[in-house]
Amino acid sequence: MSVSVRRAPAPGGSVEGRPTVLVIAGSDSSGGAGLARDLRTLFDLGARGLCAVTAVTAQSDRRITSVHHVPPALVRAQIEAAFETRAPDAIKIGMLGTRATVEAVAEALSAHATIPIVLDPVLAATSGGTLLDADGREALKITLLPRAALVTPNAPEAGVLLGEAPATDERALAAQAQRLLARGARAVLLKGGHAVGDEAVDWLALPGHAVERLAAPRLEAAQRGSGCALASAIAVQLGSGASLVEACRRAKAYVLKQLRSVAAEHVREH
Ligand code: PXL
Repeated sequence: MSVSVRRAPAPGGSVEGRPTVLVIAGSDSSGGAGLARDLRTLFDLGARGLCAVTAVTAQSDRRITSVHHVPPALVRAQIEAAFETRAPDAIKIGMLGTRATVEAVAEALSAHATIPIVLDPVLAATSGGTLLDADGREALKITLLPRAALVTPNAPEAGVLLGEAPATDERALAAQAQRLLARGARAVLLKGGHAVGDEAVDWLALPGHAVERLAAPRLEAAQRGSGCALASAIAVQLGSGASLVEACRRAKAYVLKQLRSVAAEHVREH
């Protein structure tokens, strides 16, 4: 499957068919996830990047040791400055940290209602630390969830957003994806990477369509940051004019390629 960026008539601020994507996310000192991973994904896929940092986290693969939340006014100023630089064709939102930041981001984006947003509802690190507090989770559901073109929770995140236990099998995942639509999301890609089985199955729910099953072989290679890369890759594809289904398929192919190259490195090293 091709993962190249489709050339499209230059919408928004894109130049020569290269989409511009604004990433709103936290930094992860281990480099695996967050902003560094997002920008790398944009670079890999040939997109231009703009960014707004929401938080600085100190963390290893095992734990988060410290988090500094960037003042919401500064997050907002970064978003406004990004727009002054170049109008993005798509926006990816990752870690937000607090309710005040969720609200600042929603306000800053309220004047740009036509730009597609991919919302990765980052709630907790793989190691367990909190990346969005309880008030922030409520605010996210009210402000950004209905605004995003696509929300990309993993199974634990979907459980939290719905106030239900996380789904553990395919049917329950598909049903939760549809329930998130009923809660106001415009489209949902529920990632089944945390479930068990030989395949990593994601479910794409769009209003008025049957849920679509997107399967890929499950690789045990480093999973950290895969969600960040996937959401950023989807934003690149949407920014270059792909449909939601096509954007998700191409983004999954990109992440699979990344995981395969990490798995090959492991084999070489051990
Ligand atoms: O993978 C989700 C994620 C996103 N953003 C930041 C993170 C993490 C996970 O640790 O640290 C900053």
